[in-house]
Amino acid sequence: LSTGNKQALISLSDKRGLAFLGNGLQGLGYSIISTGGTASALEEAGISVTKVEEITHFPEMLDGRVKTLHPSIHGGILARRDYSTHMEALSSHGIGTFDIVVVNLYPFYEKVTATNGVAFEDGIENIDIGGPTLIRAAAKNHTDVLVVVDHEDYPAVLEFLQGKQDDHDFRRKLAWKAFQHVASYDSAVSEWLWKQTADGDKLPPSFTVPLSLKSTLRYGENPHQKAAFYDDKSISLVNAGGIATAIQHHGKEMSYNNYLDADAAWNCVSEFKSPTCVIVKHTNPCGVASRQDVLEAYRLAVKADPVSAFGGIVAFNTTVDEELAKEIREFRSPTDGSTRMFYEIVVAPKYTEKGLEILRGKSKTLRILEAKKSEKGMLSLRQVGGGWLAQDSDDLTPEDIKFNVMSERVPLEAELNDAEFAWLCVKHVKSNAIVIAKNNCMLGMGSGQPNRVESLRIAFRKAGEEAKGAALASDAFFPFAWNDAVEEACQNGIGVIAEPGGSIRDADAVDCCNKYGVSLVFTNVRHFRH
Ligand code: 93A
Repeated sequence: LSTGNKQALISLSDKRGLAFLGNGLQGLGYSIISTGGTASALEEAGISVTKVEEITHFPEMLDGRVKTLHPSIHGGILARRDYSTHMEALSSHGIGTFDIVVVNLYPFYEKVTATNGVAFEDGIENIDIGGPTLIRAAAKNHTDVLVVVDHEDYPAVLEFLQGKQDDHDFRRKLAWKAFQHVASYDSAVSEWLWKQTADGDKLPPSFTVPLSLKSTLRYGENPHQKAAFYDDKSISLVNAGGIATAIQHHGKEMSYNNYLDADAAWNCVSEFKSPTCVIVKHTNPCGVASRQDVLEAYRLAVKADPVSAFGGIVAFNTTVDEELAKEIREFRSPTDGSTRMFYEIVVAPKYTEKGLEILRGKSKTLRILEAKKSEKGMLSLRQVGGGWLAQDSDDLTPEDIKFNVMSERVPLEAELNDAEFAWLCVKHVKSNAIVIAKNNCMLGMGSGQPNRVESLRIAFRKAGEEAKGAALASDAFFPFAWNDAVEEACQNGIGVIAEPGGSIRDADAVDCCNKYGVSLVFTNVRHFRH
């Protein structure tokens, strides 16, 4: 092959769009050179192709580990076309140049990371070496070699090749994408390898989190802040569910704050087993209720705090059917009885067709999201100035913990149930968090106060008279009891208090509850949410 020929190198594991690309390139007069499987697929599609071995004069070796790693291939990619010494070297060795390199890598995500417990040897064999080398070489020399890693780019690439004018920006963007592709691949391999080490159950010494743009947002938390939403392409997060993978069926585009609030609502509602409605405002649940009849749960969740619920995010853990959708559409604010409730977002695992249709009719803007439950054991990352904090997500359930009775009074079964419910809610409220609940319904909550007594007072003010005999959950222990939060709760007529315990004044809390005949349970687990 002479250097005068236009040549394309194609080596693909994911062969989607290959025939389209091959035909297009052939039509434009390109000779196509391919590795074994890709060459067979091209031949089957009736496209003429030269095998890599015919160029390297070497067979694919070592069970395919060495296919394209050869100067006849890499020389043709890496040579600078504007250096006569490079071009002379190619011609003296009879090496032709490549104008376009199309590669995607061994499916490491799908075959290794997403499959639990793949044998170590199989994992290793799925690490692509020649592919990333081709991609990196072509991306480095992108001024003269077009590098393509995404089958969705094939149409644009063919159009580009037909065009008369060269577009350096297009080449650069492809090269940028190529390095992204390799970087995210390598991070998957390294994450998997870390897990194979003796310390694999700990968080690794460093991370590369491959993020890819999901959408550019109109603005951030405030209109003067630029913002975008990125999918986490870490392989362990494939099929992980959560708000990033939710489908939007209707409504205005999601905003930065919408994502935060929808995430909070979805994570909270996903905690409950029976049909539940959670309403979130500014990332805090302001209404939570579980009922066999989800319509009833919805009404109760609104009633918990109708003022806050207005303009909030409503989440369900059950299918939204016609009846529920009608209730969401029609339900009037219990505060004035005339205004229909208005929401930013509805999020649920499923909608019936009729349910969707009715919600679509509620308003043009209402965002309707269908989400999958997040997997347990996910990594949670938060940024601080100059660094990142990483931790496991806080996904303990009531089954994982024990409610130890500390008081003389033993809580009734119904009270224990209320305590569990309040505990599940309080996990999702910003610290200092206090939740008062009864009969599977949140009656009041206090959040985000730097002073626990203040959070408690806010919760009681919301719960009002209904707080009598209810359960109170606190995300962390009470540092003081007498003349403080515990005594105030007792005086307000609470039935049972659930808190982690662990304060040096735990005995005061016990004595205080005994004095007032209130039940006290320790969970031994704290749920700060800072
Ligand atoms: O085993 S490799 O690391 N050694 C190589 O030299 C090599 N060259 C291309 N893997 C290599 N490839 C990969 O083969 C490509 O990245 C592509 O994913 C795959 C295509 O193989 P086939 O055309 O035989 O299906």
